[in-house]
Amino acid sequence: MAAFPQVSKIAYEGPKSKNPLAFRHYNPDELVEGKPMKDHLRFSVAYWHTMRGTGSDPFGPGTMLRPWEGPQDTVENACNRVRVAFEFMEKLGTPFFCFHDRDIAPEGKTLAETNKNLDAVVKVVKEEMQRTGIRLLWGTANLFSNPRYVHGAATSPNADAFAFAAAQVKKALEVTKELGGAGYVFWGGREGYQTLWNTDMKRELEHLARFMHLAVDYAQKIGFDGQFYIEPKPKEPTKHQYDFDAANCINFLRAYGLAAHFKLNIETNHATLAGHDVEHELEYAGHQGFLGSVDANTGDLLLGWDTDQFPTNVYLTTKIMLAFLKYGGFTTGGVNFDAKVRRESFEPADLFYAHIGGMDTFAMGLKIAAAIRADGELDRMLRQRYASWDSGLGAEIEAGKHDFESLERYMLQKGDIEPNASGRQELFENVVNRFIF
Ligand code: XUL
Ligand code: CO
Repeated sequence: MAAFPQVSKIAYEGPKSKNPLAFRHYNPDELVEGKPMKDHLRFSVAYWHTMRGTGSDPFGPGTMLRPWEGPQDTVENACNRVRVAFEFMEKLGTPFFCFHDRDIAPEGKTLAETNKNLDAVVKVVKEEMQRTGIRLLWGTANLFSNPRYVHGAATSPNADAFAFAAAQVKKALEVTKELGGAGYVFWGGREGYQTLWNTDMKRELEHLARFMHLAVDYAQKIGFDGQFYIEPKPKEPTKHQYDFDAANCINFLRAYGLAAHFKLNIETNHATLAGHDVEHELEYAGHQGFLGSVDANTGDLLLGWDTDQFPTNVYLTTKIMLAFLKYGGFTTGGVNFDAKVRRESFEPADLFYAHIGGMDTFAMGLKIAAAIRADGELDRMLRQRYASWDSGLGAEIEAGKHDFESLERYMLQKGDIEPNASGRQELFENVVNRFIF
């Protein structure tokens, strides 16, 4: 029986449509810079929020009405939920999904039983993927919910926790490979600390690096050739997460010999928790060669935690898509809606409204970003700001033709610098606004 009988396939109806169950901007086959929108955006549904979010918060229990859920989370219930998930994604038209191992199948009493449960559900996931053509953007393992990971997983002071996490990631990699996943994500979970008094940071980071190397080795052994990602986040659940931001993660990857195997999965709300805008994180990862994928959501600047809201701000999506167009677009990555409906939005229909809004906002961002690039004015203004580096002294410095002594000679002779030009921030902002339609 259909879980969403009142909803048929969401269609593109154009900007004038007032149908809440239609796209106004996301037109999957429309070409932008010569490529269909669907291939630019590679939308993905996050199983943990969309299928497992209950709406609970520290002050009260879940509120979500999910009529397809049974009274207990049995394997049978989990298999049925998979069918609901694929009905939802098929109607929505998202080509990808992402999941944690524990999102899709219940844990058993032992690791062996848990793996058996997972296999049973993965079988149904595979059938549904074949039936619908929906693909796996990335898989991951939940190394943070179970109390065994109270002190972390790879960075736990308890070596057995490391071993359990290794076994869990081994299985998650096998499952991701089995389902043809394009990638595999490590989000740090509880890999961090609350106080340095009880924490050996150097040892914990070495263990984290060891864990990543073991994962890379095992992926090679089983022939999993998907892209590995680290997803930075500065805090929550721990006070200080080790994978703080893009720059920090890249340093970790380079320091421990992992750079060739990883890219980054950048999440908007994590960037703002780190005191950055998401475009800072994307640009940093991009020019360093680590731009991989996006967890699309947004935070609330009046709240200091990871609210994981659906993105509805066109400036935000424009900046994200500008960054990806600049660095050649997604290859293995995509736009994964790591976002949840509010506790107050508890009806199944809200899941559609939320994703439709996010997809439309990203489609608008893509079109605006492409228009900005086609126009070229912003880029010309930017290049003009750096014109002193294009010839003469600037070009010579960039070419490595100077040292401190030659620069001193140059400046002693000249006396002082050429006058600075205005930064024109307001004009730059006005030019961007010409494209926000
Ligand atoms: C947590 C978060 C995770 C990762 C996957 O803030 O973003 O859901 O995306 O583990
Ligand atoms: Co995320």
